[in-house]
Amino acid sequence: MDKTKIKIIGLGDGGARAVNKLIAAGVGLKKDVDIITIGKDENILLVSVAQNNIFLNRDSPTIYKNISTTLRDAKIVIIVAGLGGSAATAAIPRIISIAKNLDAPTVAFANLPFILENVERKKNAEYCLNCLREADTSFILPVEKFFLFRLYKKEISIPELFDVANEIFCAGIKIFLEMILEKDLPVKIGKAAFGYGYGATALEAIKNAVHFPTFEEDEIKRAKKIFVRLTSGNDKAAKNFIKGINPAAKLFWQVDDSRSEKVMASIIAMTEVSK
Ligand SMILES: Nc1nc2c(ncn2[C@@H]2O[C@H](COP(=O)(O)OP(=O)(O)OP(=O)(O)O)[C@@H](O)[C@H]2O)c(=O)[nH]1
Ligand SMILES: [Mg+2]
Repeated sequence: MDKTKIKIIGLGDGGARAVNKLIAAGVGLKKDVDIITIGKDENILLVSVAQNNIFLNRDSPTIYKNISTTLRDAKIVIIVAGLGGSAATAAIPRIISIAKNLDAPTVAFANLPFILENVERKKNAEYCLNCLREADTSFILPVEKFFLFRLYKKEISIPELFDVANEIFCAGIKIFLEMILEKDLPVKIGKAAFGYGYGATALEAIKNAVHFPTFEEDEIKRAKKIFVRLTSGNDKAAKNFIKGINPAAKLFWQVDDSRSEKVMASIIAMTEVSK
């Protein structure tokens, strides 16, 4: 892929916490990746470690202008957000329309509100989901999914739960970036899901990735296309395993030979083409 200016935008404090993890992982250091947050200044400034923060509590035309100035050289726009929040509700339709004018595909990593959150947040989320039908690619997860990562812990607090969400989004965004930049994953893949796993062999890593809790039970079985990346070990057994679970899916394999001790398997499954 050509030199690409990728804008990753964290919306609200949730989105900001998620992109903070990307920054900590060194993702923003790449010349072609900018990380931005959007939210109310009294909140976002307490949370965000990004250098570029857009404040929503200013008059609305200025916000539109600020977002469009920030995105002007974007080739791909990645939105990261909890969909129940005020930042997501205000910014998602604007970002999508600006990106469309630039001909830049939009990709969303987002979570739906927790079952116990209030009606307003659920309404916001519904509105945002509707706006995201215009996005080119979306990875959308209910917050409850993240409980599965802490199944064996006796207790889990809500911030801890969201911290898991942010961790998983950070990993998913990194996988997506690697696959589109270094390999040939198309940016526009509609509704999609991702997962990853590690193992001593490629087969073991793949098995763990397939059972990663972000996947719905039948998501890999239903997928039209499945993109798999292994960090090492082009294992025939691993290929046959995936073929076995979904003979109908078109499979794309990428094997790096990092020769690290553990094999990491990353999977992106196209579950439904949105357009
Ligand atoms: N991924 C993620 N989602 C979060 C986090 N904290 C809260 N959420 C979810 O995201 C939604 C929006 O919350 P915030 O990100 O705080 O929203 P905001 O835009 O800052 O604005 P407010 O609506 O004023 O809180 C909530 O309804 C939660 O479901 C987080 O740390 N990470
Ligand atoms: Mg908030």
